[in-house]
Amino acid sequence: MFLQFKRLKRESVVGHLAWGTQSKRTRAGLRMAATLLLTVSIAASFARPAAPRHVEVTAKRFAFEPAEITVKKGEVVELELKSADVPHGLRIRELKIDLRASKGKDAETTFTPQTTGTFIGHCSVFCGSGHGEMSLTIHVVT
Ligand SMILES: [Cu+2]
Repeated sequence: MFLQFKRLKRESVVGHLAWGTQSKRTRAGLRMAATLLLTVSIAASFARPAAPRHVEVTAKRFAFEPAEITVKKGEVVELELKSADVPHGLRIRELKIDLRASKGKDAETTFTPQTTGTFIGHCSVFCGSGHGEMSLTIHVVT
């Protein structure tokens, strides 16, 4: 009985040692995994593209508000067109923008300007006597 107890005790000591070694290894592994995760997340935060730039333009007989916007070359732009009265459109061929909005029904498109310059958009939905004068200027800068 005494012997059995002794053996049991020894086994538990050996078991404890083995457990201790394993947990040290596990701890080292966890530490390595945590370091790796941190490195990966830091790298990901640098690689993550910037959030798109949101630009809101309101069309109202007979102008766009604002009438001029400036964006950066290569920047992802979310362009939202709203109408404050009748249906209006916005077309800028060079930037492949073609939107139509009516009151309460906004339109949105995403574009990434690839060349610098000044681009002029016009209303594409006939909205009355001043329709032809409705223009929106987009400056694309570096
Ligand atoms: Cu119009």
